[in-house]
Amino acid sequence: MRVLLVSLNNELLPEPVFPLGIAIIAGSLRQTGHEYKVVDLSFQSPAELIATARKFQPQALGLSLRNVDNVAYPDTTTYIPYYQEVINSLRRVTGCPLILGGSAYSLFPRQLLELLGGDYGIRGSGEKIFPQLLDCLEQGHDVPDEINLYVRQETGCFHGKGRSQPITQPRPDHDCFDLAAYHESGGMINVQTKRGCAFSCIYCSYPLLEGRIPLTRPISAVINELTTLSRNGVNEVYFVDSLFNHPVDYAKELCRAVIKARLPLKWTCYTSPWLFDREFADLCVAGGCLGVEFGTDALSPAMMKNMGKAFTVDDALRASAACREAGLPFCHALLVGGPGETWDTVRETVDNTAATRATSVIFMTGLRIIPNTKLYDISLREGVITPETNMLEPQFYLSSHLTGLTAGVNRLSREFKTWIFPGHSIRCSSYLAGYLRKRGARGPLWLHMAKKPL
Ligand code: B12
Repeated sequence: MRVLLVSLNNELLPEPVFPLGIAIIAGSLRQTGHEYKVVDLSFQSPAELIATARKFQPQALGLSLRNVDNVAYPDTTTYIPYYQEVINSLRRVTGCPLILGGSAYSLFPRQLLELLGGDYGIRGSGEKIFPQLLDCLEQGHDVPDEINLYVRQETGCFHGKGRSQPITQPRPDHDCFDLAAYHESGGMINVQTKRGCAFSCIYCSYPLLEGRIPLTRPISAVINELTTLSRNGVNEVYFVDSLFNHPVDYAKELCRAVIKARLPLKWTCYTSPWLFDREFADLCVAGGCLGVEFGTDALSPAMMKNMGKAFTVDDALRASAACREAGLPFCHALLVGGPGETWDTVRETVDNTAATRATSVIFMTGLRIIPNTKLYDISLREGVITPETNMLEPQFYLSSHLTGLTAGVNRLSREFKTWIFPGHSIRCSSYLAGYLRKRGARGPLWLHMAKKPL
């Protein structure tokens, strides 16, 4: 079948993100012999997309929706009206089946299929079901009976019952993308070493998107992918795993393999302070890691419990010390305002975070409420939302005890000059990102904020 794949994401903050999902989907089409073209709206315009659709005359459209909104509060940006606009323009030039996928789609499969007028939607990993669906459409067969495949009919949106088997990731097709454009604008090329997150943070979408059981890729496959990228001129990589350092033994073995491969690659990743030891920090440094971002959220014991964190304050202090001793830059990402938060617990988190002597800290306020999470249930119980609330619109949980949020955040921003406050536009804006990138800032932006306190 002739398929036009489109990555709709055009968000440039904190950097343009390489659309690995659609590159993997493209890889699965290459493997299964479908003809395809890719349009990437990070660097191509909607007008180019429409011109390509006219010329290519696709028999199916595969659209990747990554972000619902920027999960930042109170300065929230939502991307849904933009998706609607692009899809409406596409509908004017092609009547072929429209298939939706991607993380944003997967969090709201029914609502987005209806709202955006898609014909089919695939929740979660798409590389196996998508080519199967195309085969069925081409041959006029019934679509696969899969729990993750949604179909829009006049009477509503339905999904099948069958459970999918675990997936072997096909080699992503990088050739359809302008890799240099990502490099020039400070973005990295993404690589995934595993899927799944076994942790239970109350607000988090990762287990919903990837499942709870970490499924690791063979280390040789990851090294082959890195080697090919490196040969194609890529020198910076982002490991997009929910948590790069779990399972720990796998992560260490992977680092050793990266060191052994002697690739001239720099990389960065998300990590947990749990089981993050000096050996791992040393392996990261030796393997070319530019810095790690801890998904810490809170460092007040009461709030850590409320947020469902699996580690202790001591774990965070130890992991931070390991980074400092190894010479590995690190950042703690905080998420303030969860159930039970008060200005006292915030102060406790702030003081403990300051004690880690992190290279930088990302301080977010308000938790985006996502359906099917514990936070969703808490929010219903507390009357923050009702079962009728439209969750596609940015709905945030902010503890009612946190009065005077803006003033409190402003005070903290004056106290900590290397901390970043997205959602309050403090040391985080497209303008600043552009400024730093123009001056050659590479890797994660928090690394540069710390060097240039504003
Ligand atoms: C790594 C990451 C980042 C890194 C990215 C670094 C980099 N260079 O890539 C950083 C920290 C910079 C980042 C930033 C942001 N992120 Co982020 N990020 C992630 C994370 C952990 C992994 C994304 C990833 O690459 N996954 C691997 C790929 C292979 O998976 P995938 O894209 O989902 O693709 C699969 C399926 O979705 C499907 N699929 C994809 N496309 C298509 C298309 C079709 C047709 C089909 C059928 C199937 C299909 O098949 C693919 C292969 O199996 C996810 C959470 C998660 N676990 O998914 C959040 C996530 C995607 N991010 C999110 C958000 C909101 C953001 C930000 C807007 C705000 C923020 N948190 O800073 C920015 C936006 C950046 C931008 N320019 O767009 C949200 C998006 C959903 C939402 N709530 O809106 C997520 C889900 C996390 C969350 N909070 O819920 N992010």
